[in-house]
Amino acid sequence: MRRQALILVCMVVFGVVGTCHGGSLKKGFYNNTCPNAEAIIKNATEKRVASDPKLPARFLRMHFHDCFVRGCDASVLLNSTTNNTAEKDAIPNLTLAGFDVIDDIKAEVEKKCPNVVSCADVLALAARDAVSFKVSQTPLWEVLTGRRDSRVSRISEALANLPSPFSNFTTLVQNFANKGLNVQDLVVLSGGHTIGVGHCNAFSNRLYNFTGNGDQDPSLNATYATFLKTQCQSLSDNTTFVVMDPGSGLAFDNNYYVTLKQNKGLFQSDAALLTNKSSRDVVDKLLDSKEFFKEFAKSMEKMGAIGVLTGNAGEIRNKCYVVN
Ligand code: HEM
Ligand SMILES: *[C@@H]1O[C@H](CO)[C@@H](O)[C@H](O)[C@H]1NC(C)=O
Ligand SMILES: *[C@@H]1O[C@H](CO)[C@@H](O)[C@H](O)[C@H]1NC(C)=O
Ligand SMILES: *[C@@H]1O[C@H](CO)[C@@H](O)[C@H](O)[C@H]1NC(C)=O
Ligand SMILES: *[C@@H]1O[C@H](CO)[C@@H](O)[C@H](O)[C@H]1NC(C)=O
Ligand SMILES: *[C@@H]1O[C@H](CO)[C@@H](O)[C@H](O)[C@H]1NC(C)=O
Ligand SMILES: *[C@@H]1O[C@H](CO)[C@@H](O)[C@H](O)[C@H]1NC(C)=O
Ligand SMILES: *[C@@H]1O[C@H](CO)[C@@H](O)[C@H](O)[C@H]1NC(C)=O
Ligand SMILES: *[C@@H]1O[C@H](CO)[C@@H](O)[C@H](O)[C@H]1NC(C)=O
Ligand SMILES: *[C@@H]1O[C@H](CO)[C@@H](O)[C@H](O)[C@H]1NC(C)=O
Ligand SMILES: CC(=O)N[C@H]1CO[C@H](CO)[C@@H](O)[C@@H]1O
Repeated sequence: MRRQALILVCMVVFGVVGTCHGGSLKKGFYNNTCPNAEAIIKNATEKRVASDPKLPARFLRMHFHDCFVRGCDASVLLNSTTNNTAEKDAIPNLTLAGFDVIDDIKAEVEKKCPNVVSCADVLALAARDAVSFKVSQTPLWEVLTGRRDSRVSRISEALANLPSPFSNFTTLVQNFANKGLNVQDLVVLSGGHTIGVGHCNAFSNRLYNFTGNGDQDPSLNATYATFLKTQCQSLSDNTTFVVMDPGSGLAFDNNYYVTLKQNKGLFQSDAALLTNKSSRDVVDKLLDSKEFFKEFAKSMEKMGAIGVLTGNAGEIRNKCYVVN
């Protein structure tokens, strides 16, 4: 049922059946063609994360952005060309970073198994391994493989498909539903904001001009707003950033929901999760850490299957930033 729904959504989104094989990802797709692929990626990722604690957040967000725009097909990794402005250059999304590291990890895989492992799988695995590193002896979620890479990346599609931090609940629900994800997935995956940072311009309207009268968002914790104002000193500040989950910004845990309940969700899109009863109920459920890890794994597996290219669709890119 769920798979049919995904395929249906996928057909509506992409208009072609050929790009919609979400169900045919496999566990260990490279078992025969590149048996060490997953180990190489894990090793390379952990080595990088050990020296750059910001990477888990970057990879997780990158994987999310990849999946929401044309499906998990590494379109987010392509560079713009003379004729085309790529997703990567969607202006508000420029703060995505870590592209060069993905390119390096892919290069290590290519050394052992040229032209076999897709960039889309490298990104999905690296995101999982980066976030899992130091949190858990075992991977936090399963990543099925067999994705292939797109030859297309368009800025307009990033603008149209990525949720905005200024969205209300209704808009967010619609946005996720467009990708075959439900309210449960929305609340669970927003827990990704337990790690990483947000730039002031994504939320300073809440501090300085919420309704256009120089006012503050009444749904934002006043004490926290006072603190945020010491960091983001004006509406035009687009360079300063703050950790999204204060006190626990590098730890992948369920503290996001604790701070959210204290009205300290950073973006309007975070606060929005408290504006609907069924969504609030999910938030409350996720205050239980075990429940959070279990549900996060489920929703990540769903997200990782959005609109994937499999079989003979797309290609196996040689270098992640450029089509073959
Ligand atoms: C619900 C809709 C979502 C909205 C509106 C949203 C919006 C944002 C924004 C505006 C930022 C800050 C970017 C910056 O200023 O540098 C951000 C960061 C981040 N987002 Fe989301 N996001 C959403 C869902 C998700 C999901 C589903 C995930 C992954 C499961 C995710 C993972 C992250 C991570 C890890 C960061 C930190 C990135 C870093 O520190 O480099 N977000 N998000
Ligand atoms: C790869 O190996 C794993 C572990 O033995 C197995 O569970 C999986 O089904 C295999 N996948 C394929 C596509 O052969
Ligand atoms: C991964 O790293 C471990 C420990 O450093 C090493 O024993 C193993 O051979 C590496 N595996 C691959 C495939 O690189
Ligand atoms: C691709 O784009 C990234 C920025 O997204 C840039 O750092 C890199 O130099 C570009 N690579 C090539 C080969 O143009
Ligand atoms: C860009 O477009 C021009 C004119 O349509 C074409 O001649 C050229 O080959 C294109 N370049 C690339 C890199 O696609
Ligand atoms: C949510 O935002 C959309 C788009 O900005 C708007 O049309 C809608 O009226 C808003 N809904 C609520 C309940 O505020
Ligand atoms: C606050 O918003 C109003 C209405 O959009 C605008 O006219 C005013 O210039 C804004 N104030 C600042 C300081 O940007
Ligand atoms: C940040 O603001 C400055 C000055 O207003 C502007 O020149 C710059 O393009 C902005 N940068 C981004 C990423 O929006
Ligand atoms: C605001 O945050 C503080 C902790 O920083 C908390 O004690 C307080 O209950 C919160 N207030 C509201 C209204 O949520
Ligand atoms: C909460 O959201 C769900 C899903 O969008 C919707 O069906 C329900 O009507 C909403 N409840 C309220 C009270 O708005
Ligand atoms: C997460 C994020 O910053 N997304 C932004 C990407 O670009 C679109 C279009 O401008 C914004 O609406 C999103 O907020």
